[in-house]
Amino acid sequence: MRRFHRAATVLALVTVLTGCGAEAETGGGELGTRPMSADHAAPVRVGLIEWTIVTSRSRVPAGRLTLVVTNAGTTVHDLVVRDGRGTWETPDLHPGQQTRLTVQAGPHETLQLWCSMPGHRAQGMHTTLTTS
Ligand SMILES: [Cu+2]
Repeated sequence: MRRFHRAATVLALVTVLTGCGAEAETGGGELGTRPMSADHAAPVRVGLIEWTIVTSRSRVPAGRLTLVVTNAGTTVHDLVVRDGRGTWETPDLHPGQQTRLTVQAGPHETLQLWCSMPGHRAQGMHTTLTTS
């Protein structure tokens, strides 16, 4: 039972993170060979689920950054992002809801991402993004 639940969770996250499949398929080249300008424009997908936060990338360019945040879980979650320049927060997201969050990231920073619902961060809903 536990194994089945885990498989379903992973599948949900894969769906969230590949929601815009055309992005990855254009050009047919490998991810590492795409031009930098394409990476700058691409939003980072963030999946919220009990009890983790998954991002489509772990390294991002400095500057204005758009996060596409999806609650892929079964309860209310939100996302808080903090770096040296400020703190940004989404509204509460019900299961299945998606929103965009635009943040300003300085170079060579580690952005802290977490869910601010009581107890969720402690249960594992936190991650980081590193800027180049
Ligand atoms: Cu949460």
